[in-house]
Amino acid sequence: MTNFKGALIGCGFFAVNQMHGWRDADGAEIVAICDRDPERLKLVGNQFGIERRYDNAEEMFADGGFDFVDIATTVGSHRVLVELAASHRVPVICQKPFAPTMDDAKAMVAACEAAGVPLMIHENFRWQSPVLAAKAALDSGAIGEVFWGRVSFRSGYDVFAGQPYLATGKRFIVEDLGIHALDIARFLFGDATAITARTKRVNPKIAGEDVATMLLDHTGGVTSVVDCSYATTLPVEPFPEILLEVDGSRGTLRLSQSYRMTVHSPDGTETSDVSPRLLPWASQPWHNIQESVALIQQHWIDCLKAGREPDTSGADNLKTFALVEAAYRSAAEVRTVPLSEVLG
Ligand code: NAD
Ligand code: 89V
Repeated sequence: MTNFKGALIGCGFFAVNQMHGWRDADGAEIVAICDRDPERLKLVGNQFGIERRYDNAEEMFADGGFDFVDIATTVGSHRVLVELAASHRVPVICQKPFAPTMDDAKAMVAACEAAGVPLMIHENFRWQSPVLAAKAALDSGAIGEVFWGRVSFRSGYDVFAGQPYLATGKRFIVEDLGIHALDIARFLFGDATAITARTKRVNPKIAGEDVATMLLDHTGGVTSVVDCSYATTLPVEPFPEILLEVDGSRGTLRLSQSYRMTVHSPDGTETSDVSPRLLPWASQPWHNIQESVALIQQHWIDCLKAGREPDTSGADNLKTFALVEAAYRSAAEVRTVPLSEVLG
């Protein structure tokens, strides 16, 4: 069958992974790229052999010839580019974080709904194979009914070397990394109704918070703790592993460092290696994230083919983004914030 033709906007640090993912995807090909930085445009265009190159997204849309657009720019340009795609009735993927504000995110969902085009947020962490393995084990009922969980990311990795802008914003870890962990909490334990958060800045060289501890109430009665830190030095650096602890009525699940998953119940104790694949273009320690990029992009193509809403659609991701907004509000006002206050 014919490939879906895609265009990509933003040829920066992370987009290279997305371009590799598209090259591997079954049923997709990138036919045009756009970046306002000529150096990035040339580098990515040459690496992936893309001839149609633009420094202006409006010109690229005016020329058309593609079935979807993948927005890989930083958050400040997300709304304008998603609305541009909607105005041209082009299905659109947008990187996380969704938008600068909840109002922007809601407007982006509304614009795509009005245009009748799908919107997917590139929320790839729930597509990491160790997380998928944990989800499958929980869904199998192995540990019974879940009543408590923890989603944890604690690292001392120098993330600012690759993404220097992360050191400059007033908001850092909750918006950039916590957003993934909060989405995984929703994925595993269901939607949240309230959040209580405490944040801290330990690294004096950055503007935002680099430590966050969050307590979530979920609709089905699960209580979870979501904690993240870029100020944590460990004997073996775990970046970018998400660790899980889940307690259920019949037993427990643990996803521990080095991708070891242990499921314990009256049936026995089973420990398995749930390491991600090292794709030919990937490199450690990023291979876990890189594999999840390939998986979420294949999901997008499969959804386009089937006319199905992607799992991390704009409408779905509003509920993850609301947790980010509510976490900052909770930390600033030192109170529990009901999600309804942010979601409306
Ligand atoms: P980056 O700054 O390296 O790249 C962004 C690129 O977009 C730059 O080359 C810039 O010139 C270009 N750009 C910005 N606005 C533009 C516009 N209006 N038109 C054309 N080009 C434009 O940033 P990055 O580190 O690659 O991050 C990009 C996005 O990806 C961010 O939202 C970030 O949070 C997200 N990200 C996601 C993951 C993940 O695992 N999901 C990992 C890293 C980064
Ligand atoms: O996923 C992200 O947005 C990245 C990283 C994993 C490094 O925090 O910024």
